[in-house]
Amino acid sequence: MNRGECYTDMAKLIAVFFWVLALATAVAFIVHPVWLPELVSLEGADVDRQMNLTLGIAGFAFVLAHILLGLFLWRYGGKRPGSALYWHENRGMEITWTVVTAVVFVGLGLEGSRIWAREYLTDPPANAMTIEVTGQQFAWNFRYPGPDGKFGRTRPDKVDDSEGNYIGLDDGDPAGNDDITTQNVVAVPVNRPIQLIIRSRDVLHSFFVPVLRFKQDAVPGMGIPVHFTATRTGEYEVACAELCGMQHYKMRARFLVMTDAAFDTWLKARSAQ
Ligand SMILES: [Cu+2]
Repeated sequence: MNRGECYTDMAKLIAVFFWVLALATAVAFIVHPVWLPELVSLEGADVDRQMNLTLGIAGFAFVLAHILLGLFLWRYGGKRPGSALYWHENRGMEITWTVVTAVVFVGLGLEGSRIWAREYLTDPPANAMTIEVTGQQFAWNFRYPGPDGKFGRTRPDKVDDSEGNYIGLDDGDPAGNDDITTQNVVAVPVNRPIQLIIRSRDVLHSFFVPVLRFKQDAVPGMGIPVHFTATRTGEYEVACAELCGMQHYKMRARFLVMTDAAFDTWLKARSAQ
């Protein structure tokens, strides 16, 4: 075998590699043996649809590019006399793929921002229940306003972990007397809009509930509102998704979605504590 044939075989081998890669990617996308956790939120369906759309478009371009790359390698690869044809600049093609890429990119961005706005920038429905979330190293605190529907005042100098006052509830404010606080467990009634006000006591944390397709940084000094509606009862997980210190890996909470009756009982039991 001379050198030229050897290069040609190598080019064909690489072409086959690209085709196998394209095929494996397409199969992985269609069969998806490893995929997202179950979906438990009304708004999350949009997030999943957007992700599938983005992956679908990017995947189509990826597969097409690799099939073409393989075809050109197969046909023109190697070191045959006259096989290397140099050309550059095809203005029509360059304008086409630049415009197509720009339209797809901006279009996906616009659609994504609409979905983002639905959870983050619009007001929750009037019947939404508000829960305050406060991250701390290394736990999640939750607070329900109690029967009066009002959160009592908090003050940083009142924070006292040894007394279980993790968020610094000020007992001088009567609105706080019926506030109900929990640590590392939060319950919500199913099919009811929930508004969260996300805060942090110390450093950056990130409130991440995979089943809600929902992740929001907790920023010291800010109360960030977001809202969602959980659609299925069960026990799920909240994780901290921002590296926040040595025990970041331990910072997780249980997220319980309950029927209305079960939720009322649960909250009453917490209130009694
Ligand atoms: Cu954290």
